[in-house]
Amino acid sequence: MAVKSLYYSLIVMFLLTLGLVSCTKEKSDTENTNDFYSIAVFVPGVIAGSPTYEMMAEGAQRAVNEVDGRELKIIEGGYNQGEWLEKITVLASSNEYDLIVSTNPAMPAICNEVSKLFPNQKFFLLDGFLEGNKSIYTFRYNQVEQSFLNGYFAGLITSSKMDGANTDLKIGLIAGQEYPDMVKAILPGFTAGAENVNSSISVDFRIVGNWYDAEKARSLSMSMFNSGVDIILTIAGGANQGVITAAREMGKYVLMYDVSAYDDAPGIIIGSTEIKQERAAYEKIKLAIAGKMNFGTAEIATVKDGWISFDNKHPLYLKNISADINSRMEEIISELVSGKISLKMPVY
Ligand code: RBF
Repeated sequence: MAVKSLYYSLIVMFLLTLGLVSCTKEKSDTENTNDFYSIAVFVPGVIAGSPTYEMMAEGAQRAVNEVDGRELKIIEGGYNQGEWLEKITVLASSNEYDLIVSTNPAMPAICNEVSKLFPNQKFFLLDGFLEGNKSIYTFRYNQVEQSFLNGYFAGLITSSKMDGANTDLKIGLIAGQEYPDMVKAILPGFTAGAENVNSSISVDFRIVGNWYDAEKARSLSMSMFNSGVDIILTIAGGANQGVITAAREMGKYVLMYDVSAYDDAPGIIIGSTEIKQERAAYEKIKLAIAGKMNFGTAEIATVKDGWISFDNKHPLYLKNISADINSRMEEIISELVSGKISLKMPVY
């Protein structure tokens, strides 16, 4: 750790001697509305296989494509999380980008650090939360609501007489890694949703340890299915493929998060929540280009506002799911929309 921070300090000193710090930054805030507004998208990981990253990149590209003469740079930060701070620092120090866009709950703290050195650098961070830094705007989803919908659906499936559902009341959640949003919002929301169907349902929660190891995810899933789990919610990036493989082998079910993915594994992926991350990236970047992004504030997106939904319209969903389960889903969604069920996203 000491070696790592020494290394980081050396990089920062090097950048300072190059004269690239904020005091020499030429671009001013008012230039944001001028002809040329350049954007860098920093992907904290790799794009392929991670729905939130794919949608961020697509939305950013769509926003930039609409405006002639603007450019978009997409940088994949890779799976070594220890390198992200340094990579963002280098990006900010280049003084080339009016806006750095990124997504995941770890990014606000990292960008806040970088912001101390480069206070004029603006950041737009999706799926993360930070209030009060005048250079950073965050937009996160109410993941308690989202995972509640996943949990409620999983609860209905494990209580059903569907082919892949046994008499045990067990459901599963596989995560790439353990992080605050996972343990304080997603897992509790998922559990609450299932318990809303039947308080005897138990959740088997496992962690892959990274966002790419499909083989590890497959073996975790096999052990969960063997112990009586009927359906697994997978939030593990590229490793999601291993969960799907195991479910296919065992005649069990998978539940997806963030993106409707029924076509990827018909009859196996039987439920999906969705977030409108592509739309969020697109709309908010257009605001930033127009000089209207509310830096310093944090927004929380909800089911009621239309940013989070459960895809119960897809033909494969309707084919696999009974009319009874479908109507229970309709009911729970409308209770979240009307506010009859209110689930707050904790701030931590
Ligand atoms: N989600 C992914 O789908 N792929 C990833 O590579 C990924 N990496 C993450 C790294 C960190 C440090 C954290 C805190 C979260 C990561 N997530 C990743 C989770 C992501 O931000 C989000 O919570 C989930 O995708 C569910 O929306």
